[in-house]
Amino acid sequence: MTSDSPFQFRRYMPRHLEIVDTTLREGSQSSLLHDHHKYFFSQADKMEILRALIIYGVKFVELFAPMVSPREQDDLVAIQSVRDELITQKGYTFLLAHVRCHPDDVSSAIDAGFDGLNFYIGTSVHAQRNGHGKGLNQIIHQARSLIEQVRRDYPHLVVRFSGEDAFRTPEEELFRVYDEVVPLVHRLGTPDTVGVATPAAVARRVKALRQRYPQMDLEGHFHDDRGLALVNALEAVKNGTRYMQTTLLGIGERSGINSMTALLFNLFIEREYDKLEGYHLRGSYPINVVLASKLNKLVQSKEPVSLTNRTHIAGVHQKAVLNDALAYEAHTLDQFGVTESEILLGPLSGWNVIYYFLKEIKYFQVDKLVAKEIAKAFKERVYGIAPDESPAQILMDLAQKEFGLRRLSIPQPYRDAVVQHLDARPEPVRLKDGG
Ligand code: HCA
Ligand code: CU
Repeated sequence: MTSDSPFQFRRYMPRHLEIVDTTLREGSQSSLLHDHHKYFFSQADKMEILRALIIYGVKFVELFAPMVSPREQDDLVAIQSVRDELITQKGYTFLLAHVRCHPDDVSSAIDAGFDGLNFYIGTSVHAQRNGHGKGLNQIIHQARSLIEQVRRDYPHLVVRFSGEDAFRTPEEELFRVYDEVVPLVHRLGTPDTVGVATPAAVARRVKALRQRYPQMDLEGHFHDDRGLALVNALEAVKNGTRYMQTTLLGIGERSGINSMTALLFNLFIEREYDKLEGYHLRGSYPINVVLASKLNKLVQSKEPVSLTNRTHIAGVHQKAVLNDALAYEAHTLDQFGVTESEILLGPLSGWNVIYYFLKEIKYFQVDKLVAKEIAKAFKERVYGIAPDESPAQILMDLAQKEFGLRRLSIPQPYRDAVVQHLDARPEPVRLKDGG
């Protein structure tokens, strides 16, 4: 095993909330990939997703251990290069390998140059009986001896330990295991692997863990089998869980886990502003669009940071919203990027965002291939940007003058009647007092 990562975890001061994005690990286990005839993310997809996450402000990203397949191993090199390119602009992003308590997983991750290891082993009775088949004493022995060795030989690595299926593991059994590993790790995970937890159970569990291990950072991971993942994640954060695993659009095994932007949006509404430090919230809708386009689908209507959340169909609603959006929109989504001005175009914009900008906001007739060509030309052009020019203007010029794209012309009366405005919202027509 080799280790040459110059970055010591201890040098990074964690924020009040650290998102641990697992779109490329848990998210890759989503059946949505299969439903859309896309059986895995391509290397280019992974690079673009990682770039978007880093620009968004995510500092911890979980990936499969390279053991999983030779392809994962190759992709990791490309992913690391994206991370390295962005260090001077965005600081360091920790790449964490999801590893079983197994020496092969661990050595493959260390050899590949990961910054940390997210260990997991099933602790529930189901895992003990039907999964790995080991009892608690064996689980403890296996986890402890391996983690001890890693800590001794690779002290720069960030180490997390999770009892898989923690919410179906009786508290005293979980404590027995955690008591043994706590001195060796930086974080303890509490995954709700099969989505059985309720918000009350989450609050109880997080409080109990905090009381027992007051020095230890906790990490959450909530599956959505009951549709409670978001509220469980919120509850965990409010009770002091500092690290929260999320995916874009909440994709993951079965019903998935909690979505990153849904969680941050709720924390914003609840004025938990200190937890939002360093996240580029205005990039929320664009980053959701990036992932949706990888899955060949729209940002789903159940995602709060979606355009559908700004769409009004019933005539009564439309009329009211035209008068005052507050009538049927309790929360503004502008800060979460559902407006034209919040698409922050620049040298780091991927073709997806450019495609979205040209097609959805500027009404160009453009397909993905052409958008990719324009993105390439844009990247060359944008570095020479003049102080009085905007990236949007460069894109418009490219689209119109060099690529000769045509814009759909929608007659003004129809445009005014559309309530699903992505571009600047028209001034609301205010009714006179009493009118
Ligand atoms: C898995 C299970 C897992 C692990 C979570 C964790 C879960 O797919 O391997 O390591 O904290 O839900 O328990 O995703
Ligand atoms: Cu999971």
